[in-house]
Amino acid sequence: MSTTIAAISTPPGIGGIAVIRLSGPAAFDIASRHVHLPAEGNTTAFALFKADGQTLDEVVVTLFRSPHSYTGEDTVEISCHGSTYIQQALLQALLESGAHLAEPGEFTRRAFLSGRLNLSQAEAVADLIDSTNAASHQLALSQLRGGYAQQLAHMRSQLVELTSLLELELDFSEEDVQFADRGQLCSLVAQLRQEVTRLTDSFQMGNAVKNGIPVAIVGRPNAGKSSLLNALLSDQRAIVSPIPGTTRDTIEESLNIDGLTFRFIDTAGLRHSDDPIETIGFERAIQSIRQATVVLIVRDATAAATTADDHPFDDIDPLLRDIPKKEKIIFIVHNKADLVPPPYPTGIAISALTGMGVDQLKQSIVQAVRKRMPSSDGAMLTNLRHYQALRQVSASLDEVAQGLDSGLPADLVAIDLRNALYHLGTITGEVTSDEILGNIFHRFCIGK
Ligand SMILES: Nc1nc2c(ncn2[C@@H]2O[C@H](COP(=O)(O)OP(=O)(O)OP(=O)(O)O)[C@@H](O)[C@H]2O)c(=O)[nH]1
Ligand SMILES: [Mg+2]
Repeated sequence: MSTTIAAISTPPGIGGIAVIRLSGPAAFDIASRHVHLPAEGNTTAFALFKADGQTLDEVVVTLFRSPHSYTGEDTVEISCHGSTYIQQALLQALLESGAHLAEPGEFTRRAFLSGRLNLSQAEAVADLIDSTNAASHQLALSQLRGGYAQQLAHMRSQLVELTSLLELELDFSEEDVQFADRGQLCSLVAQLRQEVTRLTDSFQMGNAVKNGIPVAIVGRPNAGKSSLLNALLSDQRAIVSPIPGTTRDTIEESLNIDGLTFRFIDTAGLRHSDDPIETIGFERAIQSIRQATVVLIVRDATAAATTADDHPFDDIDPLLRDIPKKEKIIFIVHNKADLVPPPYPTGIAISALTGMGVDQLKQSIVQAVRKRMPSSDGAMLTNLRHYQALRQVSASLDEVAQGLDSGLPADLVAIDLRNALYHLGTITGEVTSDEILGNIFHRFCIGK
């Protein structure tokens, strides 16, 4: 028999009201020792909360009768006045009456165990609480409402079908028959691999949208990178000076633009130097480019134009030649346009000093990022655990494809298929272990 748990579900500290949640088979029994509960099913009522014959607060109780609650169990929510003393006194009274203090995420864990949510939906609850901008909110909400669960379910049923076709052969292996058409199997596997790849490819952008899209501001010393950071933030955040080599470390600041959170990273000017500190700064700048989703290459428009506009990275440093440029959104920004009359070379002309063109640059960045986000019904991977599981699915499918190609016996191919199924199942929770659940729910706050 499951225990009955209690916790304060509102954030710590003083508030207008606070909510204490009680869930489990004895929830009504425990609550009724302190408040007069409404007789009706799912209702809300005003009540006095009493403990040891003393009235502690005027509260509102909300009853959720199983299975119509978040956890699927009988649940009582008590809204009390938000003093830390009252919150603690009420919680204490409930614990003394037999409730157990809930662990982080235990309410959501129970919702998962009772089948109210699948695992990826439970994770979406944590993301929803963590969301700090419109885009990450939207992604979390779509995952909570099913997200790619349907797509995964479809993949799962195809894998099950493949496995059963192969296993049918095994039953008749003595007779050396092939039921499954190998060519058809191969094309089905190829199609599945493509679907998985589409999802894993969306992870880089999905993760960036969730945690803030990294934008590296790079270029030669004195090009005006720090001035641009300041102009973007409308704040004198970084030191600006006419001395080349002013910025030596990376400077990072977040900014919300049109519902997306960006992490702008000002970097040290790219030049080779004997100064050991500048050299470290250089390495950090390269690192920032590698990790960035968007790269702003800042050029000084008053400096002689180079011929390398088509190969911006090569111009900056051969070290960057190996960076897959298709993965990055790159803008060439001609700064100090206030000093140079038009026309300007391809790219965006701005003046970090006067602010000219900076808003247009912001809009161009937002548009480029949105273009790489799927339409509202398209799935986007934001969760590292899901990403890793899908990579495993992909690896198993590679094995399956190879096995089919090389005419491996059906029983061996079936092993790889079952591996793929296993990893797919860990995402929505058809397959779980205490370790997986522990890792997921400990990220939650207490009371959720
Ligand atoms: N006229 C004009 N001057 C600018 C503009 N942007 C920057 N400057 C000047 O250019 C000089 C260098 O600017 P910074 O922003 O420090 O350049 P940086 O790229 O960060 O330089 P390092 O940190 O040394 O790599 C400063 O004197 C700025 O005032 C601009 O748009 N117009
Ligand atoms: Mg600088």
